[in-house]
Amino acid sequence: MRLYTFFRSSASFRVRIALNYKGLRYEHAGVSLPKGEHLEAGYKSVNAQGLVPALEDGGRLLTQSLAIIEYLDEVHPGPKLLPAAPLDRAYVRAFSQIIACEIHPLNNLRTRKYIAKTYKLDEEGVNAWYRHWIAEGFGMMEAFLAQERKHGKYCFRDQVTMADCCLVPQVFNAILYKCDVKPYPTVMRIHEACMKLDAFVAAQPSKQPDAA
Ligand SMILES: N[C@@H](CCC(=O)N[C@@H](CS)C(=O)NCC(=O)O)C(=O)O
Repeated sequence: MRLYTFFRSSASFRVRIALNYKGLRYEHAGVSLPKGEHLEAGYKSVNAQGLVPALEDGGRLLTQSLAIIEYLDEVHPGPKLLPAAPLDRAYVRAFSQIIACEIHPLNNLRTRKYIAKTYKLDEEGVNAWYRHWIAEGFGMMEAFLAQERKHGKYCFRDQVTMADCCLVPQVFNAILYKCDVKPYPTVMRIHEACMKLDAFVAAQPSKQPDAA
């Protein structure tokens, strides 16, 4: 398998965790977002969406991190990242989508670039936008965990799932942007539990070959 990835991309980080946790080896193909490599013709001929991650498996290309993780879980061996029961699977998908749909698109590189240019925001203005959506989204995560009462050591009981693959990269981003994470004790406790596992540690940005 070959993973098109950028060390600081949280969507790529989700897939790196899943690959590591399932014990799947892959070749690293770095795509630099600051250099705009994701928008160049060479990469667009791989992934026409111009986004990372993308995963090549057996000559087929897969895109969109949650779809990639579910595919890996369905066709490859290793510990399961989605629970067996439909209601539990829906719970894990819902938590994952709080991050992938309610937070990440609002804080993505192209969104930040667009608001900076269109509304003439300086760096502090863009960071305030970023922190606003982190606070809203982390509030949703914390409330969801409290309401569902299905969490344990990890988001779903004591089983590592796709939800944890999403939670940890989003916490890394929140810390990078100096967001206040104190109001989210359950999220942070799960983050700390995950970061005791080799699969998460090896997937973090600073351990990637393309880390600056
Ligand atoms: N929903 C997509 C998001 C992919 C995505 O937006 N990746 C970011 C990096 S984390 C990216 O390529 N951004 C490029 C840009 O915004 O121009 C997924 O889950 O894979």
